[in-house]
Amino acid sequence: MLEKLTKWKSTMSSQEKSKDIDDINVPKHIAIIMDGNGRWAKQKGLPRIAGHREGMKVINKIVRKADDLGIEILTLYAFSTENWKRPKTEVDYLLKLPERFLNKELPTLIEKNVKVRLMGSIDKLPEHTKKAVAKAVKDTENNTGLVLNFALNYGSRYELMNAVKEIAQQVERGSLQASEIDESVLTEHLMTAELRDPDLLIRTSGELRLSNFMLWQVAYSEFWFTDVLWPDFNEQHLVEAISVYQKRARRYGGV
Ligand code: V07
Repeated sequence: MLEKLTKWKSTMSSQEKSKDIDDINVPKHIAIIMDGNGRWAKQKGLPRIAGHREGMKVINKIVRKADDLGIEILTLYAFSTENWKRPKTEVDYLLKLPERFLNKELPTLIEKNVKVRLMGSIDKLPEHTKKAVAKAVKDTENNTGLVLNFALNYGSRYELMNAVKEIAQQVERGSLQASEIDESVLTEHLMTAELRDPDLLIRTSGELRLSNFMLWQVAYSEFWFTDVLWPDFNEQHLVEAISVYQKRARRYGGV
């Protein structure tokens, strides 16, 4: 059976290659750490911000492909709580990207029935950034297609600490008993409360770390790492990641 599949694959054109994933076991939630933008720019002798701009262009392609493949949720790590430590000029530039992206892409996202949502400490972002993302969330709130979840000013330890704090406050108030705290209580206090856990986590640029990203939510996720820098990431890389995911599921998923 596998041999047949391989033979059939070898006769396909590269355009048809996305057929080397089956539509049945497509990961429903993919989370991506879009790393390597600065390095991409450095390699080309360009300023780091040129890498961020190029990285932004990739999102479009990946959203379209994810949608075509029937992926339900795409989470993208756009800005971490650690990113504030970067030079002010770079931070200022990064925090203009949500507006830039949405000014250009929001109409297409609406047309494609994409629902934009965010996770992170949005209240601590500059007013102009907040305004742009709030509009995108509002304008797409009734959409029923792909959920495009941007992690913006997100850090997983902060998220967990905050969840614990909220739960402790409930116990203090007497609306919850300590003995009632279980995994589902904690899950409900995370910024992903309405989302299922990622099935597949992708990190580009060769780094083999989680870097404070969705620590609780990826407990059972498959990980796929690539040396490809985010600005060079394309649809075929996404297909490859899914293909590897499906092969692992075939190997370990059987009862
Ligand atoms: C950012 C481009 C992609 C590579 C990674 C870092 C730079 C899109 C957004 C965005 C965020 C929220 C939203 C719509 C778009 C973004 C930042 C950086 C901070 F609602 N790309 N992108 N935000 N980069």
